[in-house]
Amino acid sequence: MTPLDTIIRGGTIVTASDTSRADIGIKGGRIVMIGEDLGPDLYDAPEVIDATGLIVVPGGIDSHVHISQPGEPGVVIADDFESGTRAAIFGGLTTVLPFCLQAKGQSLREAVTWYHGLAEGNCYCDVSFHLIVTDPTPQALGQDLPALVADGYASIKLFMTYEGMKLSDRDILRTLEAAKTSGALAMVHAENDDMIEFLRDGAEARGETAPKYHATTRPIPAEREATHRAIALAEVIGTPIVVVHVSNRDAMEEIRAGRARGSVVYGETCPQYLVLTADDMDRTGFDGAKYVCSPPPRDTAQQAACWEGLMTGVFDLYSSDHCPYRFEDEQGKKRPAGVKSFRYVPNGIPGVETSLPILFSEGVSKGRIDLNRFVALTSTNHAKLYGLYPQKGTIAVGSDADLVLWDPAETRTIRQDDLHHGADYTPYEGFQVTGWPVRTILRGKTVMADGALRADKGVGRYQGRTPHHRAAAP
Ligand code: DUC
Ligand code: ZN
Ligand code: ZN
Repeated sequence: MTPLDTIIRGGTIVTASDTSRADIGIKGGRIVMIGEDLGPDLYDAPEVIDATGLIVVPGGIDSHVHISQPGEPGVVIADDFESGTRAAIFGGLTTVLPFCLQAKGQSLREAVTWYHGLAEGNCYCDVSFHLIVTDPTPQALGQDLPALVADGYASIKLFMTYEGMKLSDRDILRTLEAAKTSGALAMVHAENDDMIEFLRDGAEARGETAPKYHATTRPIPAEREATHRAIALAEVIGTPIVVVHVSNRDAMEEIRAGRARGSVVYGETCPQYLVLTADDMDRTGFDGAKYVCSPPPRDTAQQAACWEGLMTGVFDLYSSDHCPYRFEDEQGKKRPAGVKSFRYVPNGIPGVETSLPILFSEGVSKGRIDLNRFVALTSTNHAKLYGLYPQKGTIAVGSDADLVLWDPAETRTIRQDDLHHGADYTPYEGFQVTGWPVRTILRGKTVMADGALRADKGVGRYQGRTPHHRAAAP
């Protein structure tokens, strides 16, 4: 009798490439067997999980979440590592990649050390950090970045908008060059800041200060132009980039065109571009602020375009861009300055817990994508692109036993009261989904089952990653 710690019996195993009816044997937190029938006369284990009628997928990886990220003065993000990762495991995720923000004047290494201090001992799922570069000093690019990439911090994010965060084209080029040399993969927030500032000034001069003007002052051309420019800058350096949170067809066309010229450009979209629209920012009273995020959700035609991008491969990644602020809170959406003008409403919405159920329901259950594509978009491609594969992102002998059991028939209505994040609302209140994650297993240990927390905080570990030039990109 081969001793195993856990056997998952009777489920349908789905990876990015295959679907099979098989059992999974787990030992020491890793998958050690996959077989047709790891039955009791051959194998035994203290824990046997019955997955009959359920789908078993690799644990979800959300490579775009904001946790404990410092904001503008007087603004506090709603999730710390405890609440953010707790919400993640209830949403079918086993790894999240939040952003470690370099403050101006701060070294990248100091930023990383501080961020580790926040995460240490507080996580319910595994975590790994991207670095947000806001101060690309010679020290940051020449010494810190290569050393940090070698230590497993294998990705950076650059901003083309936001005072205090945006980089000039020249600085983007310098940073992309350093990324290329060190093997870091660069993510880009692509919106033309001057266009936005110009439009905002005009809107405010006309007294247009309600949340809905957030959408009209960040129009599609601002995203299209910056996407084009980001790809051109990366082309000059000859390094890959990820265009994150893409909201519309024009930006998708820029990605397609860049690829056609031979550039390596990856694309990411998010649930808000699939099921929300700019009209949500026009809800009564100040409720529109609940939907303020950047780029803003567009219209139903752009939703359809983003679905097309998920189906056809323009998008390699589906992430939540979870960036929660409380609504009834003067340090959140109701920041006094924000109530006066949309310009000051904190940008970002919660979504880490609802992201996968929305894609499963709207994508798989409604027949837009198959289960294998669901797995690629929510797990495997993140692991490959950001250097966690094959430890994570697949179901294979030797991989971490990060597994999620989905009930494809379970129907739920999303309600704030049922969620586990630190925000006091969900933008998806009342949204109906079919398909729900009923058990989340992290390195062999059940951390969530049937809606109940089954682990203590601290079970999640930090995961270093392989630099991009050595990773198996999708
Ligand atoms: N960009 C993000 O990636 N997240 C939240 C806000 C933003 O502008
Ligand atoms: Zn962004
Ligand atoms: Zn983000």
